[in-house]
Amino acid sequence: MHHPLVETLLTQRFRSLAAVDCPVDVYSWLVDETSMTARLEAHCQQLKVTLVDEGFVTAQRLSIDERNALGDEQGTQRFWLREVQLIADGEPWLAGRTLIPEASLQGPEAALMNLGTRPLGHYLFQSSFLSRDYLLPGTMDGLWARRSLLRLAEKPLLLTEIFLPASPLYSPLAEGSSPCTLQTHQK
Ligand code: VNL
Repeated sequence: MHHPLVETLLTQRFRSLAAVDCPVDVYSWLVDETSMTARLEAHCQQLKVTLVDEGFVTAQRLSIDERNALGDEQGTQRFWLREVQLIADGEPWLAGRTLIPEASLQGPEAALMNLGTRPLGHYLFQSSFLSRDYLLPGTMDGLWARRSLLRLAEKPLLLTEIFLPASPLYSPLAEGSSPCTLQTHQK
C-alpha cells in the first residue's frame, strides 16, 4: 500500500517546467488551483491520507531550494514537517510534503499540527485567509510534481506534491493528449 520509496522521492530535486514540456491534460492537473484532494476524490471511491512522517525538524532536513523558498538561507529556523500519501482505493496516488516555519504556527494556525489523517487541503481551502505566492508545475525523479508557496494569514507554508504512477495523470487519456507544441501550418 505504501509507495516504497516515498520518503526518498519527496527529497529529490524539484525541476520546474514550462507548459511546452508537458501534455495539456497533465498541465491542467499541475496548475489546478482548487483542492487537489477534492479533484482526486472525483476519480475514486475512497481517498485516504496516510502519514509518512510528521514533526518538528531543523533546517538540515530541508533541501537548499526549500530553504530559499522559505527564506531561511542561514538554516536557523525550525519547521513543522508533514509527509503524507494519498491512497485511492488502496493505490498510492500522491505523495505530499509540507513545510511550515515554526513562526507560521502561531494562533489558530497551530491547528495544522493536529490534522492527523485529515487532509491538509480541507483545512486550507476553508480558510478565507489563504493566498498563494506561486504554483510551479514540475517533475521530481521523473514523476509529475508541483510546488506551491501558500500563505495562511500572510504566514508562509511550502507544499510539494508528487503524482505517483498509479494516479490518473498517467492514464491513457492523459498520455494520449497532445503536447503543447506549436502547430505548423500546411500550405
Ligand atoms: C496533504 C493532502 C498534503 C493533500 C498535500 O500536498 C495534498 C496532507 C502537500 O494532508 O498533508 O495534496
